[in-house]
Amino acid sequence: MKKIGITSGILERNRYGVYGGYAAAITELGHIPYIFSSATFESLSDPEVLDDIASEMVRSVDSIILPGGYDVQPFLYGEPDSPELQQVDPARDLFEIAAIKAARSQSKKILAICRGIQILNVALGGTLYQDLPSSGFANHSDIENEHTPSHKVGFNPGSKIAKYTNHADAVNTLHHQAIKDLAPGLEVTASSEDGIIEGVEAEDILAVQWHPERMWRGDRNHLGTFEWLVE
Ligand SMILES: [Mn+2]
Repeated sequence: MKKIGITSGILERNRYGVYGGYAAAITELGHIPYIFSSATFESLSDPEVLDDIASEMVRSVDSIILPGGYDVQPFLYGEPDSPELQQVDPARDLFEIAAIKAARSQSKKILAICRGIQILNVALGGTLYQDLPSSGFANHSDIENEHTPSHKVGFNPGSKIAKYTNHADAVNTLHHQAIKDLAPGLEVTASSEDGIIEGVEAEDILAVQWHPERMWRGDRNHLGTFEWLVE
């Protein structure tokens, strides 16, 4: 059985957690989920200590999931906050960037979902749209239909995401941000019809803007991203 680390974030009143569908997908496939806490890292004054902690956490597992969550702080990609920026989680930003660095240097797989694809892109040098509707795009936040498809995506032929989802090209959409400038080293492999980057990949990286953890119970094709992670 493989060990899979799942990062988590602040919920409310100093509670930390993560949506249950990620860990459930890992146990469904016969592997072991470990929830990684970022609870104390906001108060860490020494970035080297954070790097050491993240590095040891990543070393203790076979691969990691960067799940959905709050907005990434715009200063991390060199932009001022827009009025449409929603809640941020500074401790989690710091921890996940350190965890991404550690996973890359240890050649461990990263599955990044929703906020995950966004923090991954920022950690590797890319930027984000802080809010899609006010940036001229359609609304991609359909929380009423979190378990069922809301829009289509087009896959690059031969991509990991096309293969591992069995070309299941109708996805849910619970995001108001998305990748703007792609980070070096990432390839776009899925896009929506209105031009939003919905999937990127690289060696040991698979990242999607939708939420397979909320769809796989209704459509087993959406377990495929998790199957890639535990292979
Ligand atoms: Mn979308």
